[in-house]
Amino acid sequence: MKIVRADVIVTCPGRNFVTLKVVTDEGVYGIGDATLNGRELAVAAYLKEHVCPLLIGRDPGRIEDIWQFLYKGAYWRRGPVTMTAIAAVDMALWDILGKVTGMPLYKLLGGASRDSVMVYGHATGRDIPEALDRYAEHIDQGYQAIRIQCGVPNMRSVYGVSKGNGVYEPATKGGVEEQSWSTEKYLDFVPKLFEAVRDRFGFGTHLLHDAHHRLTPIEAARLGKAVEPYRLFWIEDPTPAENQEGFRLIREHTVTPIAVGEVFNSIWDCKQLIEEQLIDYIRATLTHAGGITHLRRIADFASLYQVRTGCHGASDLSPVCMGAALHFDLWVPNFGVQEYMGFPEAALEVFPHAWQFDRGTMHPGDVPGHGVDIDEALAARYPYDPAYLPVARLEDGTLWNW
Ligand code: KDG
Ligand code: MG
Repeated sequence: MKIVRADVIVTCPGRNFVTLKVVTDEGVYGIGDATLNGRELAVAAYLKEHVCPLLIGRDPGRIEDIWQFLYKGAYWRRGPVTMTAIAAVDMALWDILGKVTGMPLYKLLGGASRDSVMVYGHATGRDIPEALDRYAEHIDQGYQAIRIQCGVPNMRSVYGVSKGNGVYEPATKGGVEEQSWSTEKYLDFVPKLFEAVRDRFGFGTHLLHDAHHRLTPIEAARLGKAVEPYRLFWIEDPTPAENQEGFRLIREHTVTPIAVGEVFNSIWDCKQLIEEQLIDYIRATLTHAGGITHLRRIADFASLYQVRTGCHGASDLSPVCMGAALHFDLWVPNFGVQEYMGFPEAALEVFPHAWQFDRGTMHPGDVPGHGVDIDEALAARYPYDPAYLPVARLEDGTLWNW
């Protein structure tokens, strides 16, 4: 079997997605997600100009060799654009292998380690009462794990809080939105939010929260310590993680579990965090961290240190990533939780999928491959529409950490 074509499909059914379709001489094809939120066309060009031509004529069954070829062979290793492109190829090749062997991806990986995948949903509100109402709705829908984000009094805007009644969208059209940030206001307020959750709902649900890298290590330590009574499942991205040593300071002060890594691209981004046991959950996901071939390596390494997975699953990772991630989650022995934000209705139509949601858990389905396809004719009806993540500025105008 040989690869005869590799096409890049850019579409915006409610939000922008980049998809790679790898076609073989036997007509079997595989699909991979190549979406890098806000920088979509860079990956599309990297694939189109530099990767797709190199795939033609190769045996799609040599997944590991193609991965190594694209990673080592390019000379320029790592980085979000490169690793997202490699991930898309890898996901598509695993999809082909599943279709050729007639096996769902999770069986190729070693079979299910659990019956279904626990996912966490997003409860957001402009204030505490609204956030608690959204939390209650998630409980009614069967979620066992819920992330809560809330507007902070006297702060103009907060990332991760939806403007209407639905879930928030991680990118906005019409330029880069500027949001404000005050660590002091946030740190004074956010323990009250968790207290309110536990007061109203008790301790029966896993409570999660994302700090979006806004704190310094010592501020993160203070937050972790202050919220210990509310027993969070995790605090996510408390501080930027380029400096992996910074997490030692957090660890010295608090037992609140830490999740990091949605922006990571490779095992090198989290090697120290994992081997020094500075985190509890690794959030890297398939699309941005080199696909199944590489994420499996990260997860195996993490398992040596009892670090569990908590794959990023925001709506800017396409339904293709969701499908492949659910296969990965069903198999991976050291699974923690999977994020699930849902998708715009149009995206669900463009990407027919076998995965299903059922009362706070998901299953990838049992069709061969990862079980997600793309309706190209429908995709063509939604042209690319540039959108960007917002930025955060301190109240004096200083550009702050994402
Ligand atoms: O593209 C970035 C978003 O996916 C990210 O901001 C969402 O932080 C996020 C999360 O935890 O889902
Ligand atoms: Mg996050």
